[in-house]
Amino acid sequence: MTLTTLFPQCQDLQTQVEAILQLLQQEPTLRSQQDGSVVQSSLRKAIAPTFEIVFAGAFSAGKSMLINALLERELLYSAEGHATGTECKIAFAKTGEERVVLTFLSEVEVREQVQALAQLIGQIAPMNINQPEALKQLQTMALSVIEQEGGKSKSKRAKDADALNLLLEGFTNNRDRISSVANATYSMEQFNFSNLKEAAGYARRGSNSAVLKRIEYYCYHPLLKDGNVIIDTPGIDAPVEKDAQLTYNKIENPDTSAVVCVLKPASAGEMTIEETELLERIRQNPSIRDRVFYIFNRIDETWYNAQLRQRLENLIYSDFQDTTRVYKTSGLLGFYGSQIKGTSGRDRFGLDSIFAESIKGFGGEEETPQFVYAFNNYCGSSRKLPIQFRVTINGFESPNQNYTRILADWGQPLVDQLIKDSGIEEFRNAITYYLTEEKRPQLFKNLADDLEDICIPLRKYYESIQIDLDSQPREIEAMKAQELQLLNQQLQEAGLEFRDHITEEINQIITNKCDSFEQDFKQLESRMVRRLDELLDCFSVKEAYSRATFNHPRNATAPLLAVLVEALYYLANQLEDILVESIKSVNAGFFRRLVEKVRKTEYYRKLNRLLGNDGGLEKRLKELEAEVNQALIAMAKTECDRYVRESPKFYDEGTFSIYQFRQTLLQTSSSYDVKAIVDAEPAIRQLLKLDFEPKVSKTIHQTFRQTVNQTLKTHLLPMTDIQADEIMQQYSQARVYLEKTLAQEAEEKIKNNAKSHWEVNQKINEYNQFVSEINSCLQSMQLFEHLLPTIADSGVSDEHFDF
Ligand SMILES: Nc1nc2c(ncn2[C@@H]2O[C@H](COP(=O)(O)OP(=O)(O)OP(=O)(O)O)[C@@H](O)[C@H]2O)c(=O)[nH]1
Ligand SMILES: [Mg+2]
Repeated sequence: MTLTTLFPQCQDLQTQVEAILQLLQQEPTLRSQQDGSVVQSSLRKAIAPTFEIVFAGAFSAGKSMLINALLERELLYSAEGHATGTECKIAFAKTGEERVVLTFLSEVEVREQVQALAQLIGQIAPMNINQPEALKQLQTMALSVIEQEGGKSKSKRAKDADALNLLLEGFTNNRDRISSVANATYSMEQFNFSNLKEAAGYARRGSNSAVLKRIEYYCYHPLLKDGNVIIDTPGIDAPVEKDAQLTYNKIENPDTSAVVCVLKPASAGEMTIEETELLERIRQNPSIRDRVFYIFNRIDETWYNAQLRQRLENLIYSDFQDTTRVYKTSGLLGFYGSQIKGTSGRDRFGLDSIFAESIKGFGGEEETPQFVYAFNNYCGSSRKLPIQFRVTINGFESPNQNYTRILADWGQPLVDQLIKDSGIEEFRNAITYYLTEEKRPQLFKNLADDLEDICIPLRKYYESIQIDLDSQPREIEAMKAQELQLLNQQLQEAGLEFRDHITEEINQIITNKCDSFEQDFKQLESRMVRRLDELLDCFSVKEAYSRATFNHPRNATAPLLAVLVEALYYLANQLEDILVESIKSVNAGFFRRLVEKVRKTEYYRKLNRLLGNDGGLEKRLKELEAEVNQALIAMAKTECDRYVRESPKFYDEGTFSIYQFRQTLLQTSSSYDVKAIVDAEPAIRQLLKLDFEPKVSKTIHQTFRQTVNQTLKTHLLPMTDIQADEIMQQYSQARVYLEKTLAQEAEEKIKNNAKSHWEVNQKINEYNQFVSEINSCLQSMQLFEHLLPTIADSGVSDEHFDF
C-alpha cells in the first residue's frame, strides 16, 4: 500500500512543501538565515516510496546472519571470514513472486579495478582486458605475489593480490555475462537457480562477488512491506579495501534512511577504530538522523566469559546512554533456533536436514555444526536456562549425540527459551514496531519540525512587514510637519556651516597649510624673479637715452641721471605687468578650488534639498572673486609703483652702488655723444640690478604675501555673515519648495506601500493555504502536536490604500 492510499490528505504534500520553500526563496533576508535543504531532505524521506535500512559493521560481526534471523529464513550467505563482498538488497515481493536480480559490473568498471589493484601490487595491467593470455599472465603474477608474501592475508600487498586474483577469475568465469559499458542484470531463472538461497550461494564473497555490483532479493516478509528495504553490506574493516569502501559509501548516501549497526564488542571486548568511525559517519549523514539501531551481536560469547560481559556492560553504560535502541543478540542461536522448530527426532533435529551439508566429514566421521557447539554450550554452561530444565552434557557422548538427546528430552520449551535468550525476537519486535508503527509518523514529524523552523520566521517576517506598513502613512504626515518645523533651523545651520567652512579655508591660507595655494604663490614669486632677470639682460641704454632726449626737445644730450630715471620707470612698469598677471591667476585658482570644495559640503547638499538650489552661494562667490581680483590688482600696482623710487641705500656712502655710480659717471663724462653712455651699459645694468633685486625680493618674500592674505580675509569673512543672513531670508521659498517635494515623496511612498501591502497579503494567503493543507496531512497522521502556524488576518484591508 502506498502512502497516498493510506493518507489521501498527503497526496500533494511535495507541491505544498515546495511552495513554502518557494516563499522562503522570495525573501533574501530570510533565505540567507534559513536552510531549505534540510526540509528538502526530510520531505524526500517522508514521501519516498522506499525506506532503506542498511546493516553495517565489522566483518564477521554477524550482519548477514542477523538479517537471516530477522527474516527467519536462510537468505544471505553467512560464514567465518570475509563473507559478504557485494551490496545485497532485500525488498518486498508478494508470495509466489519471489525472485533475485543479479547486477554485474561493466567491463569498464572491471578494467578500472584491475588496473588499480595491479598498480597496488606493482604490476602493469593490460589496456585491453579481453586478451585471455594477458589476463592469465597477470593472474600468475598475482598468485606468485601471494606466495612471496607467505599467504593471502600475510600483508596488505598479499590481500590486494588476492583481490586481483578473484577479480580476474570472476571476470573469466562470467565473461559472457559482463557488458562493455552497461551494468548487465540477470534473473535467477537465467542462472537456473531454483531458490533464493542458491542465488545467495552463487554470490557469496569470492570470484563471483568480485564482478557483481549488486544482488537484489525480492521476497515475501511483512517487515518489508511499505517500501522497507534491507541492505546487507561487506564489513567496514573487510580485508578487501574496495568492499569496505562500498559500505562507507552506502552510509553516506542520502537514500539511506536507517542504519542497523552490528557491533562486535561482545566478542572483542571493545569498539574498534573502524566501528567508532562508522558511528561518526552515520552522525554526519542528515538522511539518517536518529534512525540508528545498535546491535551487540555474538552476545552468547559473553555468557561464558565474565570479563567480556563486564566490559560490554560498562561500554553500554558509558557510551550508549543517549539511545534506547540498544539490543543484545545472538544471531547464530536465534536464527538456527527458529530453523529447528520444525524439526523432530526423525531428522535428528535438523542434523539430517538443515545441517546435512555441514556434518559431512572426511572418512565417514560426522562433523559438528557450529550451531550444535553453540547449543551445547548454551545448555551446559551459559546458566541461562531456568532450573526446570535439568540438562546434562555427557562427556562420553559426541556433541551431536548430546544435542539430539537434549532436544529429545526437553523439546520445544527449551528451543523457545533459547530463542528468547538469543534476543532476536526482542530486536525483531522492536524494529517491526518501528517500521510499521513509528516510522511514518516520525518521518512526518521530522518534516513538520523542519518546516516549522522555516514557517515561524516566515510568519514573523510577514507580520513585521504588515506592522511596518500599517504605521507608515501616519508617519509620513508627521515627518512632513516635522521637516517644515525644522526648516528655519536647518537654513540657519547651513548658513553657519558655510561661514565656518570659509573661515577655516582662509585660515589654511594664512597659515600656509593649503598646498595648492602655496604652489600658485611660488609660481608668482618665480615669475617675478625671472622677469627681472630678463629685463636686466635685455636692458638697452640706447633706448633709455633716446626716451630721455625725446622728453627734452631743446637738448641734444642727456645726463647719466636721466638715463637712470628712464630705466627706473621702465623696469618698475614692466614688473607691475607681470605681478598683476600673476596675482590674477593666483586669485582664480583660489576661487576655483573654493567653489569645488563648497559643492562637496553637507550644507551645500542640504541647501539644495531645502531650496532646490544652493541659496546663491556660487553666485556670491563669483562676485567676490571679481572684487578680490580688483583689490589685488590695485595692491600689485601700488607695490610696483614704489619700485620707481631708488632705494635709500642707493646713495649711501661706502656702499658698492655709489662707487659704481661714480665709476660710471667718470666713464660717461669723457664725451657728450651717446657712445660714451652706451659703452657704460654693463655698468649701468649692474647699478640697476643692485637697486632692483632687493626691492623685488622684499615684495615677494615679505610684503605682498601678507597683502594677499589680508585682502582675502577682509573680503571673504564679512561676506559669509551677509550670505548666512540671506539664506535665512529664503525661508518662505524653501517652505513652498519643500512642501511640494515632501508631498511628492509621501505620495510615492503611499503608492509603494499599497503595492507592498497587496503583495504581502498575497503571500500570506498563499502561505496560509499551503500550511493548512500540510496541516490536514499531519492531522491525518495524528500529529496534532506538530501542526504548523498560520497567520491571522491583520485587520487592515487593501481598501486603505487607493492606488
Ligand atoms: N557465536 C556466534 N557466532 C555468530 C553469531 N552471529 C554470527 N556468527 C557467526 O559468525 C560468522 C560470521 O557471520 P556473518 O553473518 O557472515 O557475518 P557478517 O557480519 O555478515 O560478515 P561479513 O559479511 O564477512 O562482513 C559466521 O560463522 C556465523 O555463524 C553469534 O551471535 N554468535
Ligand atoms: Mg555478511
